[in-house]
Amino acid sequence: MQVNALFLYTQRFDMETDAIEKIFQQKIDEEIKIEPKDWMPEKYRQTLIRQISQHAHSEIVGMLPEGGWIKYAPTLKRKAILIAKVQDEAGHGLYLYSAAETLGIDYLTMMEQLVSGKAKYSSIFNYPSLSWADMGAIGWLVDGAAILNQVMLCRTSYGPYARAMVRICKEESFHQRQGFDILYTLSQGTDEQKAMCQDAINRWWWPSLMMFGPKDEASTHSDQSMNWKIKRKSNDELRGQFVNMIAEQVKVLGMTLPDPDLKWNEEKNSYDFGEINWDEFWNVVKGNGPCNKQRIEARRKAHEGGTWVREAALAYADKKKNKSKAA
Ligand code: BYC
Repeated sequence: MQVNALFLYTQRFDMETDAIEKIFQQKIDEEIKIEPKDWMPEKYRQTLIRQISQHAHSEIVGMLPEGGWIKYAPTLKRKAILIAKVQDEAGHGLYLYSAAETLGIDYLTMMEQLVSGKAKYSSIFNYPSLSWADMGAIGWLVDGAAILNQVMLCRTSYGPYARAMVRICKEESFHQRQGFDILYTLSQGTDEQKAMCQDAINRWWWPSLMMFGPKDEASTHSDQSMNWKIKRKSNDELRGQFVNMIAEQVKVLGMTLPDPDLKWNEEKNSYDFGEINWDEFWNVVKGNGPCNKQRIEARRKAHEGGTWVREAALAYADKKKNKSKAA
């Protein structure tokens, strides 16, 4: 009898969940944004926490390859621009951590996942920046790849993520232009400066293509994320769009992309390009890239060094609360 009651209850519960899920999907299909207090499937919530926190980590780890070059910037103007850019990235991290917090995870948990090596961040930031030209290549190629992906995310189905992306995209387009400007200046310079420019493009090109993630057939999350309109374009679609854009812009620099198979395909109305080294990609994602250990160690140090700031802020907030209670 008890078992029957439980069975009926579970069946009714399943039917209700099915009905709620249908309403949820209908909202997505009708382009109604999902907001923090709305009902959502647990898997949708978890997928967003994963993606938004990885995105936030990418922004703050992404400050490292450029941060080290601030003191070597060739002019005061370049230095001021680079400081502003790195500061923007910290800001992007904060908007994104805040968006993730609306899904029920807190900042400290996300940070612990990053410094323990459990959480992922974009593979691109595990490559070293070896010359000033890398500041240009990062801005032009890395921010350029990021923008294509992020413009799509301005229309993602989760409200707080979509709204954070609108502001981020405005800042990213400035980042990309300043990167192109650095490379353009070098491309008009001495033979040595031209060689520096070409060398940076050669080293950052393939890792930039990897930023879009694995090929569509190897992408584990894409189908579900596209159904939920978290993602609106596939990894390969965005990658192809990026190649089409950069293959034209590189001509303005008078430089080349390091891909002998890059060729305009009239029929497809887009560029064909060579095979990405997927072994290298997965190796970097798994923590074995040239700078993975160094990046995590820098973030761990920054997190530990900031303990007293967090404690002081909490003590101050407590003091203020007690004061207003007493009043
Ligand atoms: N690196 O099923 P898939 C910036 C993982 S920073 C590492 O296709 P999804 C900037 C993926 O997580 C902007 N891991 O995944 C800052 C998954 O593993 P898990 C960074 C990668 O999520 C400073 C597995 O591979 N942008 O602008 O559907 C200076 C299977 O992949 C990568 C974002 O974070 C990678 N590249 O699609 C300058 C954008 N790719 O989690 C610039 C937000 C894939 O199952 N994120 N993986 O263990 C996204 O749009 C999506 O998460 C991705 C991947 C397109 C990246």
